[in-house]
Amino acid sequence: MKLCRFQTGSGRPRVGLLKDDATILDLSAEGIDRLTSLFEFEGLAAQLGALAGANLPQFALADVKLLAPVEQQEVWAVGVTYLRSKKARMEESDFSASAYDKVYDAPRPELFFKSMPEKVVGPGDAVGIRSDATWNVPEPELAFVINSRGHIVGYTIGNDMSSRDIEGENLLYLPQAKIYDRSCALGPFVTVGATEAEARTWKIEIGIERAGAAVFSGETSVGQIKRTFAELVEYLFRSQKFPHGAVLFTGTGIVPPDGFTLAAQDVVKIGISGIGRLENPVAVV
Ligand code: DO4
Ligand code: MG
Repeated sequence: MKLCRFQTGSGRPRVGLLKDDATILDLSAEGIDRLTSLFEFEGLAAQLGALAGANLPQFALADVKLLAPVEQQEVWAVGVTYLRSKKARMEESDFSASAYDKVYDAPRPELFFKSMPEKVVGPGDAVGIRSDATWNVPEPELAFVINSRGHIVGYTIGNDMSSRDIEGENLLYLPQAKIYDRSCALGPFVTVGATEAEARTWKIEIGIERAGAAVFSGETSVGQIKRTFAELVEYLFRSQKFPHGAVLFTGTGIVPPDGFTLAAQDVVKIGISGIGRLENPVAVV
């Protein structure tokens, strides 16, 4: 079962349920026009199964604009959950190497704030590279969609855009390397009803194109995430409430070679096998 937010023309955002690869069922017809309230339903997957059989208005995917699947959810991220991420960050900075080494093995994960919901970029919209950064990369990540009770209700695709020169200069600059206009992309679909064991079999792929030619590609597996899903959510919800739920990026396992940096007008394509594909052009902000 895959959910999305979508818009037709300049109309209000609606909630959709993917019927097949080309068709969306409009759940607004059932009075469901907010993902946030849907995510609070007990037994969401079963309820969506029932809705899939109802006689609902349909739209061709090709005729709608898909939106980021967030409304009021804060977006957070965990880092250094893949060995590849730890190694890349230790190489990027002598200054911070021991911090990355330690956090990979420490009981407490690295958790950082990533975005206000209204700043999240959706499918097809530009992701940003900072005008004052020289080494910019996308980070293709599985993202948990979590309800107010701390339950993972679904999974979506995230791009944790990052400025590696700023992060590498001094660990205290991490918020500047991670949080700026258009640095967070999510969507388009939220896959509901998959267990952690199923999600761990999913492949994450990225392709970056420049003037139509491939300039980088890479892949990893969700199964490479070092920590359990429950552990990551438990730390996020420690001593903190999320009345509208939250989205949590789970870290990157794909890091382009050190000589690579994104350029304006590149196109970043991220696929996660159980979810779909998130594509965004790149712009300087
Ligand atoms: O501390 C650096 C950020 C780590 C991160 O974003 C990742 O591993 O994905
Ligand atoms: Mg990341």
